[in-house]
Amino acid sequence: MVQEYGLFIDGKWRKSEGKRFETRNPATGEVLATFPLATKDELGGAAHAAKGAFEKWRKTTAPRRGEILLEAARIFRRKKEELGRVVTTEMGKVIAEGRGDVQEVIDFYEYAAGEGRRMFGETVPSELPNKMCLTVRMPVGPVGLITPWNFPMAIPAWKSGAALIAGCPFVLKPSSLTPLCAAKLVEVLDEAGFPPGVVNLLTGSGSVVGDGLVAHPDLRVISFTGGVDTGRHVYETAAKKMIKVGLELGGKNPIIAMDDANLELLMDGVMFGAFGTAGQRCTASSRLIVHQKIYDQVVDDLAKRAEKLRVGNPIDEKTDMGPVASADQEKKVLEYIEIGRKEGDTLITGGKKLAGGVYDKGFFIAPTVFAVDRRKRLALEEIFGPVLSVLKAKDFDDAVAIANSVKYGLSSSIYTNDLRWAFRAMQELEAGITYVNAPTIGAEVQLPFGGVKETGPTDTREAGTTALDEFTYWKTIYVDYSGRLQRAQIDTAKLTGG
Ligand code: UN1
Repeated sequence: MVQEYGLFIDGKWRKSEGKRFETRNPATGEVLATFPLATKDELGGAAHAAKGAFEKWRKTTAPRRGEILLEAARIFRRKKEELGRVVTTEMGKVIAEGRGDVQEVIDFYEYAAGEGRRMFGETVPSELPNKMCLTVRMPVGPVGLITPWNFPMAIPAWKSGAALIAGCPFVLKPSSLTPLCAAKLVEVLDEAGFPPGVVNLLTGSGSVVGDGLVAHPDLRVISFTGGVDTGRHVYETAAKKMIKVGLELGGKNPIIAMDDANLELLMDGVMFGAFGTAGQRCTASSRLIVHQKIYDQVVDDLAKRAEKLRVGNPIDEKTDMGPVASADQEKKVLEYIEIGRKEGDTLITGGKKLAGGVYDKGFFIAPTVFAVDRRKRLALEEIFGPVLSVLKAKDFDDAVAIANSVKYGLSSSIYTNDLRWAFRAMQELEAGITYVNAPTIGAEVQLPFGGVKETGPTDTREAGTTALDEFTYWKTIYVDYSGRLQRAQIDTAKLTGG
């Protein structure tokens, strides 16, 4: 029996008037559950519920909001194995990473819960006597969260955890490839005890639900993670509505390998960074920029290492890399492999769809490495799959120039044992994140996560305390207890003799 889910609106799972769609295991083709394509009216209902819950939720103290969030973290902890398996069966990342996705939920909900007892503002001295000045965070209102399939629990948790602790009810619209993960997350939030209307889930199409959320007059922030084209559309629509947006868009993240790098360490990092999650992370190490002195050796090692990766069903503990997430993803990645061939890039290994046995049931692509010229499309465009582009650099400056030549700027990395290169890379790489002697993936929740250039035009950062910036505004408060009119700038001048 395939479970049929409804929509979660105003504290209840509800039947939908909309048509239904299936969610499938990308490794086996098995149908896991069905979900509704929410209608415009249902969207209106969810936004209305979130708006209705705002007054009460904002007045619930932040420590109390944190307690409920901590309870959600506890439930996640208890169900980690079960939910990790849901991530792996619905999205296709290997089981260790499926568990990691859930761990990231636990980590962030715990962290955000603690923020409920901090959420620091500032006190600032006044220029006038008997007057106090301070800043406090205020929740913006009900918000819309639009999330991708690659971290199907972690990203909804980053956004929902920050919104909830800030005091903002939300409507979540997950990717149609991973609605089950989102439904499981919402079930936990419901069990943890959030009041009706604070948590709402709508599944459905980008055109009805996604666009509908962005345009809805009651939603005061849209937080979106996904591709640049959709991000641009969200940005434009939100600008017309004059609301705040958080955008977390693509990446073409470089690892720079200097000639003094520890090659063993480098190779371990590249395999994890490029082929972890089958390359389907915004942070994936999709470019390896190698100093010319070690280039031939690195290319040699890469082929050997990539060919050793065990590709298969991600639920099997021994599998190193699972399938890509959908037929569309598979098509897109294979098209890029074709583009590489046509543009004359040198295929070092992989470059094909895997066939036979278990491979015939899912979307399996061989770990692929191309040697690429810096002006070619494979060197510049995000592929979002297990395809690594290797580029040759003359020296450090050339490597940084190549690294910075793309329109994205999420994550970046350098492998070197020379402090000078490490510190210069920290300064010169145009990216929201720089790693030294580690690949471009693996961000921790207590630090800001986000990018520059077309990755992050809104300059918002998820995770860390910066996550609150998306869902709060700063209020400045002046308390004058002098008992008389005091005029800033005017009486001040008298006092200081200015
Ligand atoms: C993403 O790919 O959008 O740093 C998020 C990482 C993960 C999060 C990635 N912790 O790779």
